[in-house]
Amino acid sequence: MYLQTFDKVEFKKDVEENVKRLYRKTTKEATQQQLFQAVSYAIKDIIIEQWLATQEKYKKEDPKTVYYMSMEFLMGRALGNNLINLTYYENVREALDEMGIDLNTIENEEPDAALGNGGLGRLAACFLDSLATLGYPAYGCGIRYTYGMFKQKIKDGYQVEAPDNWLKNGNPFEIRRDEYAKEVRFGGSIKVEQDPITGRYMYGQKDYESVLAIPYDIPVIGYGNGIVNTFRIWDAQAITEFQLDKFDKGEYHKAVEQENLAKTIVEVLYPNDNHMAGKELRLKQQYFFVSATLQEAIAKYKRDYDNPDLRKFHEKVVFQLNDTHPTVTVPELMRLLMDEEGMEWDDAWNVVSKACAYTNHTIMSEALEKWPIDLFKRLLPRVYQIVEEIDRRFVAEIRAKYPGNEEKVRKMAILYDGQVKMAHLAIAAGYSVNGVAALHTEILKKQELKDFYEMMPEKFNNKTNGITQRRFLLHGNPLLANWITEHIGDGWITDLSQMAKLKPLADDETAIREFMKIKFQNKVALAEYIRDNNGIYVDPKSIFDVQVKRLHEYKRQLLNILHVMYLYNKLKENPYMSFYPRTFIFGAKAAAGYYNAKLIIKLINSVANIINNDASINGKIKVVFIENYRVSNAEMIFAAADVSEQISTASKEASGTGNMKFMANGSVTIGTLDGANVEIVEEVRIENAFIFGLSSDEVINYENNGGYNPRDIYNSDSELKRIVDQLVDGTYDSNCELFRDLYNSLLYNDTYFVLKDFRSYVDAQHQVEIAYKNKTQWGKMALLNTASCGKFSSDRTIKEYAEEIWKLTPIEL
Ligand code: NBG
Repeated sequence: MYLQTFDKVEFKKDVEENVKRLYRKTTKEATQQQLFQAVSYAIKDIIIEQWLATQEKYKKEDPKTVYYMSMEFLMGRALGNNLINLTYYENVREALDEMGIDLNTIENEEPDAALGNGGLGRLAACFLDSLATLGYPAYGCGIRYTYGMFKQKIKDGYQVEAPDNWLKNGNPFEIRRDEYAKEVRFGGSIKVEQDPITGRYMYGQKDYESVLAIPYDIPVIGYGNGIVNTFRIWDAQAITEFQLDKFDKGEYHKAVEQENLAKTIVEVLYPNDNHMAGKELRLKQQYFFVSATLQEAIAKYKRDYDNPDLRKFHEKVVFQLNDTHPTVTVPELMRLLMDEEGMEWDDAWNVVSKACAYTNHTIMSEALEKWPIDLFKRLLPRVYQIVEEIDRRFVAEIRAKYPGNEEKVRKMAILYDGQVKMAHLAIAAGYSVNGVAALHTEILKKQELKDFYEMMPEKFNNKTNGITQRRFLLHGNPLLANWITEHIGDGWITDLSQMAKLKPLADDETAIREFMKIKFQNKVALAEYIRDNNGIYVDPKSIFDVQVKRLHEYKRQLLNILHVMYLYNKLKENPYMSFYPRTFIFGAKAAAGYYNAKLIIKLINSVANIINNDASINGKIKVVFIENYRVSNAEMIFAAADVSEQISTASKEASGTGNMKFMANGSVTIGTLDGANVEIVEEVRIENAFIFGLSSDEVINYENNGGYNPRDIYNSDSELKRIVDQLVDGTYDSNCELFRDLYNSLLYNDTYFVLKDFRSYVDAQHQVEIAYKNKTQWGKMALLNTASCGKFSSDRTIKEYAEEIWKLTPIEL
């Protein structure tokens, strides 16, 4: 068993030394930001010892390692989480108190590491936490974007994006590793030479541009087990020697180009969620971090063994492709093994096809990555040539399996219609294809990837997503975390299935009262945040009805706000109707170029503006749009929510993970039977959730066969007609045309079945109100949600990946 004690005296001394050394100040003189830095460096000193010990142990035991390849890691803040996982949070708070430093205040000085968009990136971050906590050897591999997810400001109701210069004060936890820098090449053309001795053809690249990839390592701390894994993100730099050379030859322009390439490659995260940015720079980013990661993985393998045999590489490493974004892993690993390491095709293919596994995160067609062949070929000539060969062989397999069936080739080939289809490449080459919730995996098998499933069923499997309870409960909701521990002990922190032990308390009125009192305190805290940030007063006794997630039409924030408009009309008509006060809380970033999504944000704010300022409804409805929704404020929002809005069009949300964070924090779901909602309802039972709307089968049926006309619904439901009309009659904005496009989309192109599901949503919301009025009943439902969340830990998910896909053995320190 691993044990290390916290040395308070040493720690305090270290903080003081750091302030002195870094800023020539005393702790009294230092700013809060400087204190944050000094404390973080002191914590890093503690981490370093464990980091070294872990890597030492890995070296000795020589276990298989997973490389989690991802363009996105939505890490949030590190300091608080690191303290939690070191199990030093309370010790440090106390030590700092004695020094007159407030831990919360300095935690708030840390910018979120927002190297991701939404669920996909946050999942990657939760996975790293679980991997370390379970003692699995792992690297998180990605890009050190200079600017992460943009900061959202709301001006006049509109979203305005501001750059997120998260590194401006430096990142105290990272370590730059120049010794592992790698060159990555783009463009040019293929060079072929014959080896004079072996006669073998050697392929290379000439007239290329290149950059130097430099890794930064960030520690990922396991909970209370002394394990520290590495999150490795790559920065780009111009290749100086090369540059000098160019200067000598007077090629000033070329040299500056290299500088610019390096700068632009890692400059910014593409802010698209569930949408492909078909930009050349994006493909460059992908290849950049993939190539650097693979080169270093091979170099490490060669360093680790006396007689390294790369034909056995896959016995020691596995690359998990987080969506198709890192799929160039497949041809790039082929290239490195053949061109750089001299392997033959079959041997290389044997390694690659046993070392790559792919996770699909969406069925949204606009998110599927397809690159124009010309672009791909121009940027990665040799890699493209390898893709051609992979495709040639794969198409031959298809034809062998389905003789004469060219339709199959059309549907499954990697290269088709002038495009490189990244999902097809990942599936053809990888040994595992998984979806992220049971329903999602079924839809993949029966619809989206049907042909692939029929051809190679053995590759397909499901891994339902999860979340880390360390961040989203232990850190985000300390009141509830303590209460849980008082009742069932602290085993839940690393084994969330133990939450089931809370179930008997659902019949204990005292426990329910305590539980709801904590919820209330968290609501008070959120109300203060809203007061400070939005200048809106909300009543913590009202129902906190929350939808926080990326803004996307399929997630249907529009359905939510239409319901708010509906309730407002009802209240205006009948001010004395029975009505339980409600606060509708939204938080969402829209991709900068996503017009409808941005218009929905404006609509929410316009509705908020009218309703919040209408004295005639006595504050019974409040609408709040929380600016700049991100991991750090999410933690407090989940803790304070009564109602969790999970209302995507059935079949569209692959899993959802916010739904799980709400559940763990004792919010009750109103939702469709989509993604992981299905499994949430299985766990908590349907009577403890509010389910409405079309099923995924019904949606898919309409999509395939037609038969839905939104105007029929509009014409037959006068209350609904009224709110739709209010989008364009000046009720919410004096410019009647402002929301015309939303109006039109609902009536003429209701792709996401908003009008279709409206009535059943209204009914479900009415049930929410009735349920909430019965305090004990509601408390019981809320508590049962927390008690039933055990399945949704990312620890469970990671254990399944490790045992069923990666075949990893956990290490103990
Ligand atoms: C998202 C899905 C979510 C899912 C996360 C994590 C993409 C492409 N997909 O439903 O929309 O929870 O991935 O798996 O961002």
